[in-house]
Amino acid sequence: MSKQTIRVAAIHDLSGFGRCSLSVILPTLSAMGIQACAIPTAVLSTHTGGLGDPVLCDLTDYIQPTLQHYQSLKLDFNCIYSGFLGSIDQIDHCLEFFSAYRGALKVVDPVMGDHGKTYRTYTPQLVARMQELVKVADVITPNLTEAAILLKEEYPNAPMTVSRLKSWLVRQSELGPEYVLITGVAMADGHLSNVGYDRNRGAFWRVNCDYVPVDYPGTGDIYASVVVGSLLNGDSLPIAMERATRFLELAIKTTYSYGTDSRYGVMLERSLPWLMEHHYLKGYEKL
Ligand code: PXL
Repeated sequence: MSKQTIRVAAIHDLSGFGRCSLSVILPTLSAMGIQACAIPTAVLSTHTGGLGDPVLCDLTDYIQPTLQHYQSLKLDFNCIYSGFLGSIDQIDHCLEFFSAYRGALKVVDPVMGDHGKTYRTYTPQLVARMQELVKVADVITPNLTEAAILLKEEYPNAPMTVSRLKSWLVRQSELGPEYVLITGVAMADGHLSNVGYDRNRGAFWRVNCDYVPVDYPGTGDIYASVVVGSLLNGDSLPIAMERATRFLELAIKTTYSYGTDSRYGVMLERSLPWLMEHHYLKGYEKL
């Protein structure tokens, strides 16, 4: 592949309204200079977070022939990046993508739930299969709910101590991934932090975030996408975590200032230019 092009296969759903999944992943990666090739697993009229019953068109049967087509074209990818998946077959097709592109960075955002609850589309079988996908990943980006699901732990209702969090990060990395990033952790010292672990270096990192009292859909997708773009552009893990955190802070605070309906997601369009600018980042800390 030409050095000028960094190419990602993004295997996620496309929710037309509500600013999540491919609707935010593609513009985020493009703004970072990364070519994102969408492999939609389903098309939905909206996300599933409180906007009624979305119209859903399942595209499970689209994934495998698409892989074959790309292989016949000898297309190469620097990264395979999966997210919200709707069926066991979709997870199997992601595994096929991962094994077809062994040299690619394998990123799994194990989208399964939030705020201590599993999304209603996630059956126990699907959760079990997601564990298999996580095993082959190089990088995973669960939120605290998803981290608890992956470790078969209760969702922590109390703030996390550093030692407990480190043990969660290490245990997830023992499942397979070299980099484990957990978002949205309420820490015992009062901070809300995004944390990460680099198994090869044995290094733990945290980036503290400003707290805003509203939740927006799609923020996990944006976080993982900025991390993907950042790592592919050569950033270190703590800098990638900080870039993603600072960008989300900007998008969330911009949106909060307008008081828009939280179900409509963050005002990505107003924030994207930040990703195209150069920033010196030095606000990460060792955990
Ligand atoms: O942002 C995660 C996500 C992706 N896709 C769909 C969703 C959600 C979260 O609610 O509903 C369809």
